[in-house]
Amino acid sequence: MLSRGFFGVRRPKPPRDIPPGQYYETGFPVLTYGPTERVSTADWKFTIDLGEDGSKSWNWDELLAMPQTDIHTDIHCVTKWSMLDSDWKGVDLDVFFEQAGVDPSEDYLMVRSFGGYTTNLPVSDVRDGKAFIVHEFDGEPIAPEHGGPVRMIVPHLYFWKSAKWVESIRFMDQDAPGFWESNGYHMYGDPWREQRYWGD
Ligand SMILES: Nc1nc2c(c(=O)[nH]1)N[C@H]1C(S)=C(S)[C@@H](COP(=O)(O)O)O[C@H]1N2
Ligand SMILES: [Mo]
Repeated sequence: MLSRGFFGVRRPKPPRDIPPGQYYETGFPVLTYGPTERVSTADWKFTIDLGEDGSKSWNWDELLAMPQTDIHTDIHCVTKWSMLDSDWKGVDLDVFFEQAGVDPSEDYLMVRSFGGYTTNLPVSDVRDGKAFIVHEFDGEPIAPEHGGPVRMIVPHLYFWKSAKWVESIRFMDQDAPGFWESNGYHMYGDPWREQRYWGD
């Protein structure tokens, strides 16, 4: 006997090309390792570690006072779903760098979340409008399950690079793995090159 599932789930056809091995997902799945963090806007704070120069932080009110950007983008998760045409609102990482007066000489950074999740990125992948600290999804506050009140999005890389409940950034001279990168996921994670796992 073959179960119905054997023949696969019927998936809608995506309106345009999506990266290899991905399927078009019309919902927004939740993927968290461990529990949902409950961070209030009153407790939320985002910090850039400036090494010997100390650090610079922004609270919720300061985040909302920064220049806001509407982001319309596709999201690709390594578990193979792609969400197309998602809408976010938040602040470009470049603005944080500007306000912190930082032009890092290091090539990499580690993003940390409330709760301890980490993920590594090249600095060049969060500059020039490629990464955002966001507080709205689809015109609404981001739900806690999706990383609200504030998460990061780096839409051009697999979605594990987009830290929920984002807390801080620190720069690194050399690349080093974050949580999933220590557990088999690719150090960079380009969905168009299918960089899912070590060795891809
Ligand atoms: N803090 C934190 N951020 C995280 C994760 C996590 O477990 N904790 N999971 C990552 C993974 S693997 C994915 S696919 C996306 C999922 O985001 P979503 O639950 O909003 O779909 O968040 C990423 N950011
Ligand atoms: Mo993921």
